[in-house]
Amino acid sequence: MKSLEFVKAHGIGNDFIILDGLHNSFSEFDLSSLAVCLCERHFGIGADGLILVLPSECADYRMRIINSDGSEAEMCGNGIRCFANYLYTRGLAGNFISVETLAGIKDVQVSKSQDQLLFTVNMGAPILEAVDIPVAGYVGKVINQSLNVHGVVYDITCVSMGNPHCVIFVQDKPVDEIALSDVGPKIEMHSAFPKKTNVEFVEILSKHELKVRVWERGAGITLACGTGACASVVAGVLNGYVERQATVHLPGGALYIDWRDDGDVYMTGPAKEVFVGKLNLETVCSKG
Ligand code: ZDP
Repeated sequence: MKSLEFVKAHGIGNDFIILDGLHNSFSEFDLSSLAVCLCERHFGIGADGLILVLPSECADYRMRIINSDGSEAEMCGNGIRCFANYLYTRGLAGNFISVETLAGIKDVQVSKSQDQLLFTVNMGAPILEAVDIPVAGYVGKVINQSLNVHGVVYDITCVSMGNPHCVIFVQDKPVDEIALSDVGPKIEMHSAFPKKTNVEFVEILSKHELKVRVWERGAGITLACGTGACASVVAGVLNGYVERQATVHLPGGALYIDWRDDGDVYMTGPAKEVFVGKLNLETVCSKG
């Protein structure tokens, strides 16, 4: 394969390269190194992750998400909205789309508000037992427990949305003053997280509003994280800080999260396609 069409999309600034695996086979590629190469912001296209659109035996379609460091994630909130937008705008799906992921089948509903497409995703029930997230060294739920990070102790609440999240509520200063690129990787790689973790620093604005900054596993600082927004609201409810319906403000935009009585978390937000391009596979990522 000499050239390859791709789509560049984002969910409130969390950006992805989308590749069509319905009409192309990627068996000749090592997806991990392809993701590293294409997500590189200078020698490649530049993105937080690579998404493959694939057929599925058990749902309408299957989504794979590879982080910019080449690691594969179980689920992604902003990515699945971009995935649904890709299918819906090409007439490949209707208003209800079921998507197979490594974290199970997720249902997406497409709606319109003020001429903008909105995507409501049933993100499933949050996973709270330490052994299932996984978090090592803790028993049961990890709610407002201490974690020593290179001599600094943080109060953490851990939640999995199919992928692991470590949520820290900031009480004494604005969340913008957190040295995220310093503490983020230290927590991501901490021995308490055998599968590493995404890290959210959260400022409570009101019972229905949170301000969140995220250090993503396998991607670093991003403008937004959908699973992270869900994990932040769940952690906020478990600590009695917020109600089950809340708006999460991230650097790239806002998401509406609803932890419903059926136990599942529903995330609503936009998705945008920015451009379609053609990759020259012979030259992309070659240095010099
Ligand atoms: O769990 C992980 O490794 C995440 N970095 C995956 C990507 C998550 C995403 N940012 C989201 O919105 O949930 C796409």
